[in-house]
Amino acid sequence: MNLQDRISDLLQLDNHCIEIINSAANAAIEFYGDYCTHLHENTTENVHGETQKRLDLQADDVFTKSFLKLDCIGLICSEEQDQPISANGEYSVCFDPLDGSSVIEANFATGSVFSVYSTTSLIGLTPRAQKCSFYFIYGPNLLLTITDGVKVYTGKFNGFDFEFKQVQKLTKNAVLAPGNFKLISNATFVKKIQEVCKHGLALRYSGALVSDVHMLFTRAGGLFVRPVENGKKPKLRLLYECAPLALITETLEGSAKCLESNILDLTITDYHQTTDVCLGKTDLVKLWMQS
Ligand code: FDP
Ligand code: ZN
Repeated sequence: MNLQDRISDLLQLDNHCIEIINSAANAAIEFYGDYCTHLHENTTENVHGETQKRLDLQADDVFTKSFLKLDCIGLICSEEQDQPISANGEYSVCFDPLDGSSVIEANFATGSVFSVYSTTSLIGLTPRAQKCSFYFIYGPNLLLTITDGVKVYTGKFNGFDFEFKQVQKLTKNAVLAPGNFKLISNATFVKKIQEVCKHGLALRYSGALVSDVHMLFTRAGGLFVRPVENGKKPKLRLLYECAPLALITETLEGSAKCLESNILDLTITDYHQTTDVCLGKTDLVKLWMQS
């Protein structure tokens, strides 16, 4: 059975969403195949002032080209592009082509994160309007995790197919992944970490958001936080990183919050909008936000 048929058996998604996931999967297989052979030297800078590595641009190019071939695509928003690319279809795809590129040299797992909307007017909407979200992880295996907002499936690529299994709800106090650890000088941050660790969580942080959050999903629970320093701009991107991962988290009966609201209830005001984030098992998120 091909990937499109399998996804339509497992999840309640319309044909356009399935077409978009299938197209991204073919691009990810191509990208993963080339991954090790590309040089990683620095090239240019993106709109967030971050250095774009050769692999960031390669991933952006492979996915963008694959989406441009689809009639349903009307807007392609990438973390690596200053402006979205418009096309003639009705669907938008927002993505982080290569999340965690700063840990490539250490040979840690990186990934690509995607979010799909059935409109091209994203500004003024909330990410709750996502039709589906999914991500790939490039590690010892190529993984694809998908949600339709009802269930979550994750699958390893065996060279021919993705072997999917359903992801379990977030019920365990497994791991804590604290981003922006330099805030350790901040007493509130330290207190929060101590409070959460009293509940038996082990520290696991690689520095690649998608892999760190996937760790919570594979271990059925825990907490990922990426707080913001006073007076500084938050780092993580709403459309390309936090919104797609928040949809998966909420589908697993977890919570994804920022200081203002649920991540999925934030109003989209800018394609490159950023936010603080605290996501994972609901009671742990509550504890973090309150302590
Ligand atoms: P990177 O800069 O390597 O792209 O996407 C931003 C990100 O990585 C996330 O993957 C990661 O969680 C975070 O930045 C790491 O930065 P902090 O340790 O400062 O949170
Ligand atoms: Zn990223």
